Amino acid sequence: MPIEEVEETAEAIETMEIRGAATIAGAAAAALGSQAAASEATDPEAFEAELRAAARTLYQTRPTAVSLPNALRFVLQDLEGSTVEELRDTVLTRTQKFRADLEHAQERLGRIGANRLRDGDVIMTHCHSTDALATVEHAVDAGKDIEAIVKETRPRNQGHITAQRLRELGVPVTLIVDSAAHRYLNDVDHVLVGADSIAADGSVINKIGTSGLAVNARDRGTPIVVAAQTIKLHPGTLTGHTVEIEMRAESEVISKADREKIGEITVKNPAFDVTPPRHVDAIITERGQYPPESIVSLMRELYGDVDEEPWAEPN
Ligand code: RI2
Repeated sequence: MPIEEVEETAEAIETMEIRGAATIAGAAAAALGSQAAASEATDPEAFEAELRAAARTLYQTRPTAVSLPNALRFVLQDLEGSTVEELRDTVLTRTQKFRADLEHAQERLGRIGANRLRDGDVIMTHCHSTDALATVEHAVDAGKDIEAIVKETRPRNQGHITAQRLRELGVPVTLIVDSAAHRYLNDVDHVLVGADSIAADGSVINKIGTSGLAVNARDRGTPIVVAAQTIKLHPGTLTGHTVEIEMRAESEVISKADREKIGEITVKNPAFDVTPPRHVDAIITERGQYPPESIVSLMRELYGDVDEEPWAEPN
């Protein structure tokens, strides 16, 4: 049975109290570390089975952000050790390393992404991405004046979080409703977004509305830049799997009372969409900036031979 902390972390990820692909990955790794630390298993098989069960509980929460399975895989793949103590040490060391790497990667990505932003640039954002904000933070730290047009990002309005963080950095913010994006793209130098997953062909899976924004940006000739650490690369897409798009509750879109007033309708609430590589100018990772079509080389290098589901029960 997973410990309470694992159950609580899973619940917080599912309800989006913990959200954002990088943050989800860090929280999932930390929960696996706690499971290992608290385990009372007396033999290695029981210990590994406990860890796999905890990983499955975390994995089932949100299907689209690949950083979650990538984090679980980093901790669990080919566990080294023949005693419970050795296995526990391996898990704890990997958990700490994963979280430290995550922080360094975002810092490095931020420095690389900041090179694209010039003094006086205006960016447009969609949703809330800590990777995208890292690039703005580094540009501001380098003394550049940046302004932002922030899309509110229905239905959950994560644009409000972005607006708040940008204000904390001293960036002037104009908040707009999502449907006003095309109207303002002429005033924008870059559309800057994050990603939840990146597929082998360079498609970017990000918060619903990104693909429409990218089409509008192409129409206006505004470059669209994706800030995404390499934990967003989806190894399953190397072998032909597609990325599952999370469907969320209709209550995020419309209240019960409004729905009843309208009459019989269907409500759909996909959380993410797919932006094809032809609508993306660059993907910024901690390993450098890539044209979307060439991201597959980095994916092969980093994830070429991963075990797809080390948390599955062995046959
Ligand atoms: P970082 C978010 O999804 C957004 O789609 C955002 O672009 C992406 O995660 C990446 O966030 P959600 O968890 O990892 O709000 O860059 O559904 O912070």
